[in-house]
Amino acid sequence: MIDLRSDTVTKPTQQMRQAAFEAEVGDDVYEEDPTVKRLEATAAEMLGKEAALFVTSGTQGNQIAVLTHCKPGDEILLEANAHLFLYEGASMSALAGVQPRTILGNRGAMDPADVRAAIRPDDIHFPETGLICLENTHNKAGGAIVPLENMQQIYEIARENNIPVHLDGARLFNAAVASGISVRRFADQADTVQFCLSKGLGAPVGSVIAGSADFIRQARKWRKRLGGGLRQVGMIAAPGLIALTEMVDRLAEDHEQAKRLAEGLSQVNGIEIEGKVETNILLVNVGGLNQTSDEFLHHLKEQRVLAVPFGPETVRFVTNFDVSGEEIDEVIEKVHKLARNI
Ligand code: TLP
Repeated sequence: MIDLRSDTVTKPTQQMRQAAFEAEVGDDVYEEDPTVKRLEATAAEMLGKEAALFVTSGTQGNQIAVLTHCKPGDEILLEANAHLFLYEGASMSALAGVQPRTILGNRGAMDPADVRAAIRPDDIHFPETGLICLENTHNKAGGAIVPLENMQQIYEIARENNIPVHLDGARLFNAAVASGISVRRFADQADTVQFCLSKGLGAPVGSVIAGSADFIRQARKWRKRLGGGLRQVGMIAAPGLIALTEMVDRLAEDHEQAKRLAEGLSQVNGIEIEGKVETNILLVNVGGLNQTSDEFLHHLKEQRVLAVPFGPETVRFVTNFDVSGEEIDEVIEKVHKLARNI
């Protein structure tokens, strides 16, 4: 199988497996795991934040951020297709008791004027705006890079109104590598940041949230409440450290592969590339083949290629380091053939 469903599907490298094997460990609930501490310090330093916390997943990181920033009855402003809104099982409502208020953006970027207009005035009838969430790169917008200036403008509005900003940076390193802007500069436009070690960076497990020391102290308690206080967790933090130190620059290869795939698929009659390809995610519309995304994916699977539906006619391909250039060419050829035979 050529697996382009997500960049989450990659298997840990030999070096990561070795690091897990050799990891120095301790009980992390007592904050005694030296490997976790090293990972957290490295991540905080890279993002330019005071402190960081290793968490089990991107979803857990985002939810801990919501729980720590907000109180029940608050409202969160976020983009209409944000992962936090679409794909986290309404956990912000189920766990934190907050309601989302969505703003439709352009390639994942909310118009700062819309954000300003959506902030609630002080009125007994209204919820309080407790948090603004950004996402970079933006998954549903096809790995779009939200421009730094857009983030700066929104952060300024947030600060004027005393509202914290959380960045879902599950793929922030992709944004940094593709734009040449450091993760730290993106992270500067938010109070807290979540990024994933287990996506393009290839670690088997885990995400990190970063913010002020005080925020992380409270977040640690929320992680414990959620059952995320782990013990000799250096075993899984060690591959995460390799992800941060060895795997960042190679994300450029995934971006190249996504462009190569887009170029190849754009030559197929009946297939349209949706939007531009900036990082490792490619959205294609298969409506011109008179196929729904599910039907198309069924045929594709018979050809031993996997991708996921992202709308009635939209299919998402995500390049990742387990898929080679030759395999990308193979996928292009298979889709050509498939389109001819449908
Ligand atoms: N995204 C997954 C699916 O849930 C869609 C994927 O395959 O892309 N923020 C963003 C922007 C994400 O894309 C994801 C995962 C998460 C948060 C959640 O991370 P995990 O899966 O570690 O909980």
